[in-house]
Amino acid sequence: MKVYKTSEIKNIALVGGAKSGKTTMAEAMLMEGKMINRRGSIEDKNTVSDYKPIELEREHSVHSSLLHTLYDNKKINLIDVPGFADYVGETIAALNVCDTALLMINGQSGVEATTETAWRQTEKAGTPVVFAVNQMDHQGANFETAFNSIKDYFGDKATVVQYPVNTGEGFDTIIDLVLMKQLKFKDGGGEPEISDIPAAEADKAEALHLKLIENAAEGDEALMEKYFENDTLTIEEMREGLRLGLITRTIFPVMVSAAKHGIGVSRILDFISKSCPLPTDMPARKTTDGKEFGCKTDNPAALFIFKTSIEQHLGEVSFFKVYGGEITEGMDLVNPRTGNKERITQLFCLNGKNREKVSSVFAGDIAATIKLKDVRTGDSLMDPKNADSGFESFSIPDALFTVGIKAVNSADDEKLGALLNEMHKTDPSLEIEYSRELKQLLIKSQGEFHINTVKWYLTKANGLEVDIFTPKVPYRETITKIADASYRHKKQSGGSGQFGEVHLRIQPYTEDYKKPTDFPVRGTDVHDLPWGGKLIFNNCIVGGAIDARFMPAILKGIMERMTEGPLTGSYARDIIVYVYDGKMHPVDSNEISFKLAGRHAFSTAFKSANPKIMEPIYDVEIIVPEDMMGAVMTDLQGRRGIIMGMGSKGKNQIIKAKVPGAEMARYATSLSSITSGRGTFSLKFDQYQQVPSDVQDKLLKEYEESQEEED
Ligand SMILES: Nc1nc2c(ncn2[C@@H]2O[C@H](COP(=O)(O)OP(=O)(O)OP(=O)(O)O)[C@@H](O)[C@H]2O)c(=O)[nH]1
Ligand SMILES: [Mg+2]
Repeated sequence: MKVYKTSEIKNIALVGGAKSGKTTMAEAMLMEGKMINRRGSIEDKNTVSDYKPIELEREHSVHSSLLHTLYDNKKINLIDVPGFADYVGETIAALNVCDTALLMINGQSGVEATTETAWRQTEKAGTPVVFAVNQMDHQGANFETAFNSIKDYFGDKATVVQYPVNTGEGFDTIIDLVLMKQLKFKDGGGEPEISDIPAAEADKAEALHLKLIENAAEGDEALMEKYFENDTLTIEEMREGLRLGLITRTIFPVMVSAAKHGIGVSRILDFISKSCPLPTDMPARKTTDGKEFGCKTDNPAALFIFKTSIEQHLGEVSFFKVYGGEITEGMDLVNPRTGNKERITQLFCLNGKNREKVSSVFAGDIAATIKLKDVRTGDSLMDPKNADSGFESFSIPDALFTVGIKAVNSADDEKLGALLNEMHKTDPSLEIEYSRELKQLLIKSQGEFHINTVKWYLTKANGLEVDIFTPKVPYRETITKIADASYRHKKQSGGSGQFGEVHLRIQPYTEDYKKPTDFPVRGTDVHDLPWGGKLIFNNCIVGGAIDARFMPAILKGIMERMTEGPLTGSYARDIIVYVYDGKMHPVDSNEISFKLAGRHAFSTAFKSANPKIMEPIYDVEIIVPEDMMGAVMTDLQGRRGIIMGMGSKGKNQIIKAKVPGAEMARYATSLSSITSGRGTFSLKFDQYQQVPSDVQDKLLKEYEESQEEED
């Protein structure tokens, strides 16, 4: 395949509302560029982009795919991402390497929840946005309503570049406000027939043309001056204004299409080719040591891996964008994360699963390679002479939905672990963690839909039966008053016996706690516990009642009980222990005896110190449309949530609340159903708090029952 230079490359992320027509648009663009000679469709399960079995079965995208087409002697790379909110990780990765987002809108519904999600990610990534109002051939499509919803949500920098003349069935005609011409397309696409704007459209077209010129001029002072001088801009000047405005996100052009029929598609490609930024137009990329690295062929070889996928017949494929130099087959690069050398053995340009070999890839271009030794998404490969640091990666969205998983047949545990790790590799927004505390394997994800995809791969693609369940809550235990206890461990069996006696006091830890006065504190060890909170261990022994050498054993016994609290087996925290008396036996005392004595004395004291169960509390921030506030607040109260504040953000309301983790397990699903998918939320661990007494009673009972079952 031909090698394209930096100045011949455009990188477009197809993002936006779920089912707005991104994959169909990609197919139509491939048709226009003659990359395919037959148009596939979602319904016929034969698009180039949605080729994975799960996508064919479900008739929607699940993974992003890399495609490319040709227009006007330019290679236009396309990353078609899935629109469902749970796959937002794919949108984030695509926006990280693309220089423009084509944000698709369903012309029947206007801005949807998933459109907002995609928009927010373009804001975070600073990516230029072109809107395409698609599906204009639908009876229910309405350009004005869709455009107004764009302006409502995303501001009046959204600017009409084209509008449809005959929306609905048979839609084929567009007014182009750059050319100031009418364009009529054939069903199937291709270049349009160009004619003058009919009289009936003249006033509307003129008014919108003026608005477009004004907005296009705003991006640049020189253009503004020209506009004031001449009262208009030439087509070339307008295109330059659009390009500059796109880069600075001061203009968001709005186009129209019916991708399924190829209508408008060649004009969108023309717009991409003439007005969308080149890779070199975009700000330099940051490296992990805080430097900036501009996308340039003159720079040392450098590439960034934004996606990893497992493909039939190929194995692991690494997708990358080149930021410096020209990457050629046989080149040796260095991965700054590992310090290892990696050889580029083969280079591919892709169209979904179809690949073409290419001998080299220039800065700005996106391609793929295989057989790298030890790389993962987010890694960089650099020229060996410039490999001190790689590129900063994109951030993975915080997990919103966690489940526990286990193989139905425990012989499959290892296979399950291996498959989940593979899935994490290809989708970093799925985190896999074995919780030693809960003794459960956890999957942290974006939502129930995401988990269903995991389940599909495990069961349907790999024949593995699994149980997916709500994971246990990591409770903590603590005490609320002072208590004393003693324990004598004594065993006489045959030869040498065991003897150890410990008297101790326990006290709740607070920052301003007061030491006891009835015995001296001779030594204090402060332990910051790995699960949060403190254990403060005090040696208060006088007169050699217990040898100093047995103190570590007593601490060990207490620590063991702290890791399996007496109430529910959860970790204990925030406790001060004073060992103030005891007894030894000249022959039988040993470490094990004191460990056991310490453990039992602690346990007894704990139970009489008014112990409490603590639960994790999360700071939750929820963004919802105003009319759904009431329903969301009522639901939060049912979850023992405490509202901390409210505010507004654009058209939406923000609710801040503190909610127990136990009540948040399925919140992603609940919020989505309360708000018809419009609500989004984030959550962050805040602190542990004592549970209300009714909850404590319930937990104690549950634990007792589970212990009886085990007995
Ligand atoms: N009538 C009509 N239908 C369209 C058009 N574009 C897409 N569709 C249909 O809309 C549905 C969704 O299209 P897709 O291309 O899968 O949309 P998508 O945005 O890729 O969807 P996700 O990847 O699941 O987010 C399919 O049934 C398409 O056939 C269009 O321009 N006109
Ligand atoms: Mg799709």
